Amino acid sequence: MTTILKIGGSVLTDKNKVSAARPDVIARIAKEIGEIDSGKLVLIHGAGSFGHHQAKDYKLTDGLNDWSIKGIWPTHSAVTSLNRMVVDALQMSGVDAIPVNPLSSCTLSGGRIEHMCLDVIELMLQDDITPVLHGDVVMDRDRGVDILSGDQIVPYLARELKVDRVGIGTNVDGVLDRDGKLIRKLTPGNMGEVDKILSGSGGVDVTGGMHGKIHELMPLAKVGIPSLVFNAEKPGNVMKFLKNDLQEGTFIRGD
Ligand code: IP8
Repeated sequence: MTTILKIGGSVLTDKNKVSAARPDVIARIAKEIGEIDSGKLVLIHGAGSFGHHQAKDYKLTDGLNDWSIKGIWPTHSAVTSLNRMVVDALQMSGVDAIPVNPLSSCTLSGGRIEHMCLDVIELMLQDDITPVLHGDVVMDRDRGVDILSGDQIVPYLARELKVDRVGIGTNVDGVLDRDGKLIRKLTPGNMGEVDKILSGSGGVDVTGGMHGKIHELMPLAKVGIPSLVFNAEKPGNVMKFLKNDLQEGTFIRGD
C-alpha cells in the first residue's frame, strides 16, 4: 500500500507570523507517523509562514522579473528550513525520512508541473525511505518562476506513483460550508455548489487555501483515487488516518 499524506503549513506553522514554526505540533505528528507501519509513505508539507510571506513580498506568482528574482532564495531558504525541521522530527521518531526539494527536482510550465524527477522518489520508496516534499518556488518554462503548492504535488504524485490513498491534514475539520458545518462527502454532484461557498484560508496564502485544494483533489477522485481532508491538529488523527481508521473529515470521491 502506498500513501500520500500532506500536512498543511497552517498546521505546522503560525501562518499569521513570518517563519514561525510549531515545534510541538511537528514533533507530535512525526511521532504519530513513526508509530504506524503504514506501508510506503510519501509526505508532503505546505510552507505556511515559511514561504507564503516571502512569495507575496517578492511577487513570485507574477513570474520572473528584476524584483522577483531576488525572492527565489529567501523563499526557498525559508521553506527548506521548515522541511529540515520536519525531516529532523521524523528521524527522531524513527522514520527514515529524506528531503526532496521541488526547486532542484521539478520544472513547471504555465504554473503546472511539467516534469518531476520521479526516479529518486521511486527508488526511495522501493527502499522504504519516506521522501518528504514541500511547496516551493520552482523554475517555470513560460513564466520564468512560479510557486508550486504542495496541493499540486499531491495529485501529480498520486497519479504517477499510482498510490492507494491520499490524506490531507489541515487545521480545520475538513471542507466546511458557509455556516462552518462539515461537508462529509464531496462528489462531482455537489462540487459546483461547494465551489461557490468556499473562501480562501486565513492568513497569507498565495496558493488558494481550501478552494485550491479541492480543485486539485476532485480530478484525482474522478480517476479513482479518493482522498480524505481531515483535522491534523487533533492529536491521534494522523495515526488513525494511517491505520485506515479515521471516520472524521471530508471524503472526496468520484461517485
Ligand atoms: O503551502 C506554497 O506551498 P503550499 C509554497 O503547499 C510557497 O501551498 C513557497 C509559498
